[in-house]
Amino acid sequence: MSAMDRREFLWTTAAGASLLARPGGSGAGWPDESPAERDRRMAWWREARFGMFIHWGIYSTLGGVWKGEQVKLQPAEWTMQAKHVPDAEYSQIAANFNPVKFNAREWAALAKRAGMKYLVITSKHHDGFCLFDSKLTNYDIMDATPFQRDVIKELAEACAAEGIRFGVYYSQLDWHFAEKPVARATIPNFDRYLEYMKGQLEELLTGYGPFGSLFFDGDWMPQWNNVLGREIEAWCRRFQPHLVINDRLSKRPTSIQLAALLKLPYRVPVPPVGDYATPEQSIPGYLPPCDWESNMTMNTSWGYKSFDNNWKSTADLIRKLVDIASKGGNFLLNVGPTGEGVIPQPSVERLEAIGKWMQVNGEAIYGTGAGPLQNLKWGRSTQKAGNIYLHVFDWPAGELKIKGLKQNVRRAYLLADAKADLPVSQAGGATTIKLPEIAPDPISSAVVLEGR
Ligand code: H79
Repeated sequence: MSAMDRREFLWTTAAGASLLARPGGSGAGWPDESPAERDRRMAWWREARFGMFIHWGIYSTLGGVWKGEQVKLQPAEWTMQAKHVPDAEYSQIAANFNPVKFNAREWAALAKRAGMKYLVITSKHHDGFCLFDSKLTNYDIMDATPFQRDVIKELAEACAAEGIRFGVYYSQLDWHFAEKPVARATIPNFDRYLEYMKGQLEELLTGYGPFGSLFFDGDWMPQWNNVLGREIEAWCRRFQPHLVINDRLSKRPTSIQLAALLKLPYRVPVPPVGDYATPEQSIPGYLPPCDWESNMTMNTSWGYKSFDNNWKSTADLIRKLVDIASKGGNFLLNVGPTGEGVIPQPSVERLEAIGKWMQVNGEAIYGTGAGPLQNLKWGRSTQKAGNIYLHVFDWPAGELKIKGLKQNVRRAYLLADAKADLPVSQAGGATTIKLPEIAPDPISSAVVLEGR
């Protein structure tokens, strides 16, 4: 297929093709896209609000244990760095990667049941092992493992079948090519490595159907910079112009990365390259100045660790989702499947519970923007199409009194009981809503304020 045919194919096969309409149909116009074009390109992603992150690779077979010793501080996918394992030794574990219980359709269906609208899986993490069939290396699932199934392809197809947007994580840091498996590794023959990276991105973006998003990671490597980031972004958009791309293709300031690592407060900057900011394991305490997505684990590690039992509660996860939506962000929530291909049961349970909650409350999350009321003591707010949604964490006795709401409220009701009106009065700058005695949901209940 010629490049033009391929582009046409992508245009016409991508779900929601109208979102993709760009004058000329060429990626070349991308840096000059108008705000309206950008809004169209970002529309599905802003609507989605909730996605599944999957960290899976040959490290998953170790479960966070190297030669009988637990990997304690670093996440499982950093085992190579944590235990100073040379590539020649580490790469041998690919022979143990045989996830016979892997079922792409089950994973995609689980994401869907959880109310997630997109999925992002590690196609290549820092260790350099590729979960897809790459012609450019033998260090991939087809050539180096007994499994020999392209799990990226199976997942892309499963997601298409379930109506979930598909995307991949791709680490520009690569310890298979680096001198040493350290965080700030240098890669010899860097120009040749860049050609490899571009080749792999081309393989991914032309061989697996339309992608929703791309998540790069590893921009702290000394050789990375914004010029390279822009070059790679343009390269990716040649194949799929409508992609939503994260900010780690830029060179984020070290100060910000350090602050994030140390869990200190910092201001999310507007990314110089890419579409959205990526606060890791944290939620900003204010409204960021750009599109953003919190990526987070349900326990401590991203990749599977057999001994990581530090699970966040379902209530905590739901309130985090609400908190993120109230500030106009997305929640990319991680699962770390085992080396056998099984998503740990505590993750499944939490996802099912979130999905149940979303069935009732999804209207107050999907497609909403940051709420008009920030810094609420008892909960959060979101808004959409003239409606304001109050997400009540701490159910008050009798009534909810809000100050500073400018909109006129025509009608108030619970999302959990849309037929029953709640008495509402507005006077002297305060809005008062009478509530039933018992909260519909002990974790978070949504009150709808209709403004139109
Ligand atoms: O894939 C998951 C993690 O493996 C990866 N990102 C998520 C999505 C990740 N792990 N750690 N980090 C990201 C943060 C790493 C920060 C460091 Fe540094 C890089 C520590 C040392 C080098 C940047 C530069 C922060 C301090 C100095």
